[in-house]
Amino acid sequence: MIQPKAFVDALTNQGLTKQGRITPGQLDLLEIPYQIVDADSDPDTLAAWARQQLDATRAPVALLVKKGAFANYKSQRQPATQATLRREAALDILLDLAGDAAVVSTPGKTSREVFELRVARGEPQRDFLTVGGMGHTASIALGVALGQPQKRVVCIDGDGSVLMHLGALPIIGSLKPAHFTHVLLNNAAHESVGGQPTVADRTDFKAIALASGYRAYAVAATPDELQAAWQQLAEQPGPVMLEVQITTGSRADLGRPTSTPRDNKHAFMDWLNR
Ligand SMILES: Cc1ncc(C[n+]2csc(CCOP(=O)(O)OP(=O)(O)O)c2C)c(N)n1
Repeated sequence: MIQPKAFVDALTNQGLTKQGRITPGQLDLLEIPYQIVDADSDPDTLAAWARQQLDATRAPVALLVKKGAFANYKSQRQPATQATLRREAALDILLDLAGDAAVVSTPGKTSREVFELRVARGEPQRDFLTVGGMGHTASIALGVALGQPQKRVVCIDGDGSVLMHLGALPIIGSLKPAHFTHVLLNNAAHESVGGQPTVADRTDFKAIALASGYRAYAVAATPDELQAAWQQLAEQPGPVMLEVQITTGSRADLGRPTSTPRDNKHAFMDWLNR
């Protein structure tokens, strides 16, 4: 096992950004015992250690997973849905449909794909790419819609994100921003972080959206259905929800935004105020 102190020193020496660097210190402060997990860790040894700690203290313990620790692990999981539309293809269509709208996209691969699609399409970066704040995408988009009531706001969300802060929906439904389109990319998984299943393949988002006060809902699973559903919803005042059933998976060479979150925020603000 790696010694925590050596781990922290290594992170500090590499000058890594804050959260990864301070997590061991936070755990120390909270007096939560932890072990570092890396590619060479023995799962049985770690599990035995955690079990022994839990039995002794009846209090939380932590396993701090080093970047790349699971890189060689191949998931055996089958996709939970029968969908065939890939997220990146759906996003390409959605960016066409969104046109000049303000786009707020959810953390993980969705925002990474939006960033790369803008590059591939030869368009300037102008989207709010939510970083880290999974679950808050819809609330951020709501804030934009309330601040810019004349602009169409397209919130591109994930099923894991929507389920994480479902309470945002009745707030949106009660404030009723008229130009608000809430796109839910539903792959029934936390695809960005390993494909862990959500319950979104068994969740009635139509009932939830309409009961929350959304004015309309439509669902699409193919490019043609997506175009048709968008047109159908465009005729209604918002807020509206468009569920897009997508498959898991993304390009192996998908990169990360090459500009900073601060740059992206300013590009988004400039786009809104142009
Ligand atoms: C508060 C918070 N918790 C966890 C994460 C790490 N994280 C980033 S994307 C993601 C999964 C998102 O799942 P979903 O919304 O279904 O989108 P998908 O990855 O399937 O496209 C997680 C857990 C985060 N960014 N923020």
